[in-house]
Amino acid sequence: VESSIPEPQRETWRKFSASSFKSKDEFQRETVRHIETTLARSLYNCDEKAAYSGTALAFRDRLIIDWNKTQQRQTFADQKRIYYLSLEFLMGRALDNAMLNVGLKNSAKDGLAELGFRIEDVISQEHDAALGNGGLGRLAACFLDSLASLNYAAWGYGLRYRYGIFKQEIDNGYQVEIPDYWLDFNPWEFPRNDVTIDIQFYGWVNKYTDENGKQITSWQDGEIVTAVAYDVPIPGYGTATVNNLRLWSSRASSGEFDFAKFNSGEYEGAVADEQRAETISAVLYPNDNMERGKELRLKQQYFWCAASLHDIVRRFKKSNRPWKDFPDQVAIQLNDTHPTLAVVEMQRILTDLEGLEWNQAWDIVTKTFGYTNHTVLPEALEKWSVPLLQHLLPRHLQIIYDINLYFLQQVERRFPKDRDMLSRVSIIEESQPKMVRMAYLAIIGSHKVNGVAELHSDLIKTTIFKDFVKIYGPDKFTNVTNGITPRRWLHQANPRLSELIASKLGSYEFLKDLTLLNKLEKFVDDKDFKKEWAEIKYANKVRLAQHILTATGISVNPKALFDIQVKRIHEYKRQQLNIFGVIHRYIAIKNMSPAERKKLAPRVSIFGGKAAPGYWMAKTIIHLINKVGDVVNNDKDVGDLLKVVFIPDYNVSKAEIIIPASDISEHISTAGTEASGTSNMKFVLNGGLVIGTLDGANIEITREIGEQNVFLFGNLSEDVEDLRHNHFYGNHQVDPELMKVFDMIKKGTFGDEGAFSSLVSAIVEHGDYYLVSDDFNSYCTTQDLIDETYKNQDEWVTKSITSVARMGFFTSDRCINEYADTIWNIEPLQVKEEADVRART
Ligand code: Z16
Repeated sequence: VESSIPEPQRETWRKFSASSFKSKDEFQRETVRHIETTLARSLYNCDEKAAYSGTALAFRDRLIIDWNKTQQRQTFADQKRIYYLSLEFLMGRALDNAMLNVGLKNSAKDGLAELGFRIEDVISQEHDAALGNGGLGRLAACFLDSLASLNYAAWGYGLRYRYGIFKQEIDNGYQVEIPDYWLDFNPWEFPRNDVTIDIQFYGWVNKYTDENGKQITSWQDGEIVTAVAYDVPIPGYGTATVNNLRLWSSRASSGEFDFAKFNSGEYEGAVADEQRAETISAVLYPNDNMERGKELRLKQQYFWCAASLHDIVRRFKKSNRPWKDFPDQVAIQLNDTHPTLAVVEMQRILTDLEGLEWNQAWDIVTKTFGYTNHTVLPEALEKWSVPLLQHLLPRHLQIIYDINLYFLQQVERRFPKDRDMLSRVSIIEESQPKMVRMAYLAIIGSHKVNGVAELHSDLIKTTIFKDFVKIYGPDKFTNVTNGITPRRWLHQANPRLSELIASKLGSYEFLKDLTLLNKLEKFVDDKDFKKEWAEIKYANKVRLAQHILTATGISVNPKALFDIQVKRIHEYKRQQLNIFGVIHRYIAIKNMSPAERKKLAPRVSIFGGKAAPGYWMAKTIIHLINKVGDVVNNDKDVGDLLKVVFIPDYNVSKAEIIIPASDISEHISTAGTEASGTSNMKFVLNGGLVIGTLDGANIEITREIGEQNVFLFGNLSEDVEDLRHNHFYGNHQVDPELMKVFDMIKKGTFGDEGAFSSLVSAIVEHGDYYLVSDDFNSYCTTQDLIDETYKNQDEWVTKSITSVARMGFFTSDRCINEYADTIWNIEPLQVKEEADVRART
């Protein structure tokens, strides 16, 4: 259907085409107009929430104008696009980011002040968009920011969960989960009720020959659910590019909604069908680094993959190109194995629906897809049971078997002597029931596989995927070290530091080219500069102390050393090592003379992070942290020397307050377990030092900023296997200092010792899989070194400045450019209006 306006009428359109506000006055006019019309409020009943809503509506209008232009420009240019498929996008708040990216935060600040509001209060009204668990979801959000800022034609595809990651409350030391309903007012999404795709489940496969003698494979009689598109504009920083994040929402298909039932009075049944359909996009699964194999999760995955692929194919078909051109127009990146069914769906579209030969189709598929692995933890590697797939997606299971057959035939020809190889690399695990190994399917269906930090990319090649390196050669496997967006994680979270840096470097250009930070090193001996640097850190600590007081009632001294570990709670991340270290310190303080206590640097141990609701050990760790806090914080002998704080409901917007306030942050996973980590980068970029193991991106951070600026400890990844073996077969002794910590727990100092016995026995009796005891001494000694170093504030600030100056590598802009060059083969699309936007920033 031709829906574009004919040339003679276009003049009128152009005359009245919506235009963007560019000044304080225009911003005020738009905001007041929205408050008075869209929101039906007035100056007599405008609270902070209404001020936020009006401001957000003004900015979203602004974004959508550039969004439209960007989409037109990209369609017209007709270049290759990148589609980033991710089940999680942990976006956080949008308003502050939108203001900064379009360069109008100062206008909005002044404008709001004149209307009677402080911009910080307005910004903090916004509910986080929390459609993710942790690192993987936040990485996707940073990537969208970089893709837009670098002018790549890129779309994100995800699910529009009605409930994001749960809100965490702490009740008597225990985590309590509260549903996160976030959609009551969301000005940042545009429902596209006309962009829908019907998705099929269940049914059966009919193979027959039609009247022309053609072989037909048809998947039929399934249940249909409709996918509806919701578009979220993604503004780049200092550019007119506004890309699209398309999130799918599920609803009953109009064909499916049973009107007969409805009319005959069985409306309950009809409504139940409708609710069943809506269940698919209802809730984000709250597991980080853990797959539970639930049918609804598989439904989510297929629903989202199928909708996204049909959307992509529909767009490609408009260009009337031959199918063989598909990989020149489309790159699709699989964020972990969650979207692997997209590979199968693409093969199904090309063969069953479009009639291509198997080999021709498969060639297109493998040239199109790339796969990013984010973990080596066995419990996080996805497997789906064959009976479940047979039931839910019968045609896809057949295609998976065919992919496997052709693949294994090829392997057999290449390695005729290695009989074992076939069962090792088979997509199907011959267990009871049989399981589909999604990572193997993703590797076989992609032209590139990447890990997310050097060590991790080496590990996947030598351990979990080593057979595939033999089969495909090493070039299929590559590394793209993760990065973070400096716009949100420096400029937005730490405006004063960003401003100080800009004043030294002469502009904010470093936010677009983070390597420019290296010019800061010239100023490490500049007294005034150092003083201001330290003052900003102190102010950020005051801000955090204020938050801690309101959130927990605990009062902390901002002059103390702030030691922070915020991330999902997981045994491999070893928050238990941290809290055992805190108890060790508590014991030491109790044993000190008053004179010795005077010499100790006061410290605040700050924790934050969510435990998956079904992860008992992680919940026990949270409980222990809170109970230790109760005791330590109220012990008169201790006073300011040690405080222990658990900040509830760690999320993106809280991270923006917490991260700039660290003196030390902890990245202490068992070597070889944390694929990359990204908060390590955020902390260092904000002038905090780190204590860490030689794991994930800690290694590259150390290489960049210098060993003298990092507090490293613990065993190396290459020794972990032997150590674990020794725990069972050698004469394993738990560290004696750690035993004293356990004694204190067992004595009931922190309440009922039975509550924490599983944490102790995991180490004493069950093999200490995460090497807590092996690393304990090294950890505590390194913490003592931190105390010593902190006493010399001048040296500390030198380390801080030097580290920030050397962090240029860890921008997600570098990371995205690497993906673009080495995996996607795409170029940015230059934007003329860019200069105009830049002039304002
Ligand atoms: C996740 O957040 C990560 C890996 C994974 O398999 C699943 C989830 Cl939900 C994390 C890694 O644990 C972390 O090391 C890494 O920095 C992050 O993904 C982004 O790559």
